[in-house]
Amino acid sequence: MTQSNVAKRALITGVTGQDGAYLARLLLAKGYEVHGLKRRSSSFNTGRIEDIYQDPHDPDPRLVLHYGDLTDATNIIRVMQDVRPHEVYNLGAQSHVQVSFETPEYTANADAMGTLRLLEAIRILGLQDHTRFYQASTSEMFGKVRQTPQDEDTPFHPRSPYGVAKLYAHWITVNYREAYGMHASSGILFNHESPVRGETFVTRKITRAAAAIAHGRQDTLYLGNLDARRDWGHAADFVKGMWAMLQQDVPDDYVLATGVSHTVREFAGWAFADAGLPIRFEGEGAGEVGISEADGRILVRIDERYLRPAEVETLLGNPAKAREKLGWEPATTARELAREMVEADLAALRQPT
Ligand code: NDP
Ligand code: GDR
Repeated sequence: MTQSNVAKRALITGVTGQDGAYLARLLLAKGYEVHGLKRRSSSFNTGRIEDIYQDPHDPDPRLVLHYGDLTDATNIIRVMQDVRPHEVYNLGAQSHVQVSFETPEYTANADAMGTLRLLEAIRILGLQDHTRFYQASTSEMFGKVRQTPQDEDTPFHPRSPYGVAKLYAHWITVNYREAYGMHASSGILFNHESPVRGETFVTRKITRAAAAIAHGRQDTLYLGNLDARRDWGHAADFVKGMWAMLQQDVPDDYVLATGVSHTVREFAGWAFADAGLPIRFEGEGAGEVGISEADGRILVRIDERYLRPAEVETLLGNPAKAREKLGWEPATTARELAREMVEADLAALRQPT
């Protein structure tokens, strides 16, 4: 096999998560040999990649999973040494904003220090001229927004332990690029969702509940801040942008977003309509409810436990740089995304258990 025919090797941390699953599929389709870091868990955590995960006894596996954890430097160095990846995508993280208020130290360890451990592993092993690095930065770094829409030059003001940890990870990635000439890029990604979105993020929580209520398996959905605005896109579109960043000659940082934002209330209205249960919202504050247009049942209520100690009220991204430099375009609107997610959750409930 000539050098040019040798498959590129990619290492994905967080391969078992939403984005990891979409990115692994994309890279396999492009002919990569994909290696993923998988945490030890007491139950299976590979549900999202089951269909692409081959028997480990396959003599020529294209997707190889390695046990590992971003909090363990020895393990990161060993996996990096074994794989010697051409591209590293650091998607692993304690990614839930509200949970980060409960587990701030762990979140910092995994999300901030974990990123440093990966960058150091590349440097210690002398791979800085061989390995390109992608960091999963986030619109949560903008936090308390002072400029709308947000782009690569908007000042940061994170509002959660998660946002703060991700800001460290973002700047350490910039620093390793500047200090050691590493091909290290950050994607500052706005919210992106899919039918395999984690069940406790608001979109999936809503679409699962709308489907379950439509099937008579749940009575009420409890939510927090209905006024929060988010710029929601589709994970399948966003992983294409991640890959495109690492194909550039020069590393850089890019915002990926749709450029349109909606409230949680709007998203809930779409999802219930798509599940065949149109609702209208009435009342104010903690007393606001979502009422079935058909029979007046209260299907959505507020539970204050879902309010955050500090909230990011509104996010709206400007993806002009990614559009111009990467040729990246989001293909799916939030409205289409809601429909796809509800349909998938309804279909799952129709499966025999
Ligand atoms: P998920 O929560 O779906 O996936 C997170 C992944 O990280 C899972 O594979 C999880 O493993 C793994 N993980 C968690 N902690 C550790 C650890 N200590 N060591 C190794 N792996 C760990 O997140 P998404 O796929 O939605 O997001 C991917 C990345 O992008 C994250 O870094 C997130 O913070 C960031 N991001 C996400 C956005 C979004 O809207 N989705 C927007 C902007 C940034 P397990 O399956 O075992 O839990
Ligand atoms: P976010 O996503 O915090 O933006 O982080 P999430 O879906 O958790 O919240 C979005 C907004 O909805 C409001 N909200 C609720 N949120 C949850 N989870 N549960 C509820 O019941 C609820 N009710 C209202 C929240 O207050 C918030 O304003 C996601 C994660 O994927 C991060 O990893 C990523 O970095 C950012 O998106 C960009």
